[in-house]
Amino acid sequence: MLIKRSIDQFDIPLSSEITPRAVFESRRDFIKQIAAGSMATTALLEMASREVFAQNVGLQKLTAKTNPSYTVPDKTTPYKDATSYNNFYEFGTDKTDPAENAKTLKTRPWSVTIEGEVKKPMTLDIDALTRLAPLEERIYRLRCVEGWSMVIPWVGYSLSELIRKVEPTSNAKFVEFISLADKAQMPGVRSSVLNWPYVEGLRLDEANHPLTLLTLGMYGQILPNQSGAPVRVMVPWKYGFKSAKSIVKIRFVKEQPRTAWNQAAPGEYGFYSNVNPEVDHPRWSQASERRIGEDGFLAKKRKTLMFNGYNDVASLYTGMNLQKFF
Ligand SMILES: Nc1nc2c(c(=O)[nH]1)N[C@H]1C(S)=C(S)[C@@H](COP(=O)(O)O)O[C@H]1N2
Ligand SMILES: [Mo]
Repeated sequence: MLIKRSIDQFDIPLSSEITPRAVFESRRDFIKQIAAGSMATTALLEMASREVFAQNVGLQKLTAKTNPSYTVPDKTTPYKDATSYNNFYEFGTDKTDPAENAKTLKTRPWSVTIEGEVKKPMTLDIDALTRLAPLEERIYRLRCVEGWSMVIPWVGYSLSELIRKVEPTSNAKFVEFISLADKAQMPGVRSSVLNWPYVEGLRLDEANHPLTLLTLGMYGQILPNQSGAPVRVMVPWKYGFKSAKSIVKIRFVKEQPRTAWNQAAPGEYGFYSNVNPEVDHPRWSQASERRIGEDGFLAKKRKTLMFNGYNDVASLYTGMNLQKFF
């Protein structure tokens, strides 16, 4: 296993290492002109900022049709904000750590194993997974349990498409999502802030809800590493930590999974973790939130919406006490 990984890492060019032609050419011209001393300072600065921009948006394109049924009226968070303020503890606990440290994550080759209570267990490589169903662009709100939020144009398809293909048995009641935990690629995994691997889970009917998105990209491109490349889930009516990043395994099980944050602090992070302005976290209110890139620290916070505004999901919880099943 270890031998195979080292071959994968060094012999196969990673998509993130392949410089798009236009960027390569502008870089070559840039260097030529500097060498010739023929460039004015303003032009130099302009080229340099374009170079930075190219690095931000130079990932492989992922074309998808916008699904107008899945959008929000809110302004989309700028790409730069959405990719420089992240939670991804495998790369450190500071908000800026993932953008700085996730460069070491090797997202190709990558495969996801689907196992457990299914009639057709399978292992799919990332390309097969990407082609499994038509890709859609959906603009979702993401509300972190810490009190901030973003609005992101994700690319993916309903997880139900994949669930249908593997044919869950009648024993399957929950779905577990398991993230990669590799000390060699993920410096945060050497610390014991959480029990690795990061595990999240949903009830099968939640996983089958059309809103639950198997996510392969954002802003028209493959996911940047810090956002959970090459595949994550997005469950927009739940707090952000329910949406596991860099998934390597999806397991169908009988019992409610023991999830990473619930294990770490069961009194603070429930299995359900539906966004709910009426159920406070034991240490802070959940009634309002700060929109990253838009509402500064001093700005008045915006109201948090029940189920993050996704009222369709209410029927999943009829008759349940949401104070108890927080
Ligand atoms: N594997 C893994 N998945 C994770 C996390 C993590 O630390 N590890 N953080 C979660 C939290 S707390 C949030 S708010 C979202 C953040 O997603 P974003 O960085 O794309 O905004 O990812 C979630 N998924
Ligand atoms: Mo979060």
